Amino acid sequence: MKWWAVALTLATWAFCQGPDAVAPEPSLREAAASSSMLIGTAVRTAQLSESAYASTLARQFNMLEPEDALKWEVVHPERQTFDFYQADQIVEFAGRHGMKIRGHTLVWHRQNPKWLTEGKFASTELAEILEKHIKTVVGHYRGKIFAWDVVNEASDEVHPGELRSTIWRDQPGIGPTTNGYGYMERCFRWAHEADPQALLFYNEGADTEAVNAKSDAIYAMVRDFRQRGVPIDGVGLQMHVSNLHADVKSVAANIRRFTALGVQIHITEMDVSLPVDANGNATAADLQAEADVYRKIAVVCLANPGCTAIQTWGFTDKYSWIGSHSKHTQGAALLFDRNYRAKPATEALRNALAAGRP
Ligand code: 9MR
Repeated sequence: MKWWAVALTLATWAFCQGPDAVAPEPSLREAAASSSMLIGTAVRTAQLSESAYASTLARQFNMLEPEDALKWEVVHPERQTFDFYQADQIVEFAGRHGMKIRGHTLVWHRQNPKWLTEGKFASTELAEILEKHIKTVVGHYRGKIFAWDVVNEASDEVHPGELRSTIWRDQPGIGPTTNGYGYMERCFRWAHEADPQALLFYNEGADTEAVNAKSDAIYAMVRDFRQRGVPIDGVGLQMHVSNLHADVKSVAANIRRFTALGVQIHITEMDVSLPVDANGNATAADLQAEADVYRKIAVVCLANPGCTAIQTWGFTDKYSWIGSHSKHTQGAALLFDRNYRAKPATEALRNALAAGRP
């Protein structure tokens, strides 16, 4: 567009708004530009055709991640069939709107198809299946998906510091498991072969965002991988916050110790669930407290140059895993309400992003 056409468009817009018109608030992605922070969200393919969903997504975020579309049950529904239909739509959307794409996830114990979980494969065959999966999926998006959650939630939830028992690890497992972590090492190496430029992450939630016995074990794994040249570039801290409780100081210390190993931190799945009434509404006080949690986590991330992305697990309260998960007693966990109106949390996050890195 020529400069005079831009000027004319702006003048017409200002005239139509009337004398008291104020410029629209900058978007999150505009606020994040000065710090080069990636501000992302998980995305559901089916909702891309909803115009308010698509326009809010494109305007506010500079990164996205398919919420479910890259999980095995969607992308690898039969042993010999890969189905990229859903994820390709999200990747195409991101391309059109100048957004980076995180891939989620290559190895997990959930959302796996029955042919896989009930296939009774021997270790060697399972290793072949997993290697082919990783190389096919990462290869399909080579050069498009800049960062992958290679392994998701491998920690045992009950016994801190131990690994979860899964088909990948020991049922029957995919092979040598030095310290139990060998299976993950193989996955990172396969993903790296498929796309040497992609950043490879280990992603974890369930309290590992702070310093504790669970995150100690992940820290030891990452340190070992880095020392031995296993290609790991980052750790994803999910940040599903409930009861408005986030031990921010401890999260900051955890980010410090990981980034000191030379890996990046991405906040990958942030949401702050609140008690809601039968209509799904939270109290005004809770919405303010929620905003403060978003602000504090953003400030902690911005304070560390190795913390390079903040991503929320969805962006509108209309679509969030929290509702069905909590039998609709919790909700209102995201940045925009069910009508795509910015909540206090959006403003808090935007102000933190606009303030930039210290
Ligand atoms: O938000 C996802 C939801 O649509 C799925 O039904 C659910 C299945 O387990 O997974 C949700 O996403 C999870 C993510 O992949 C890994 N971390 C926890 C997320 C919330 O459960």
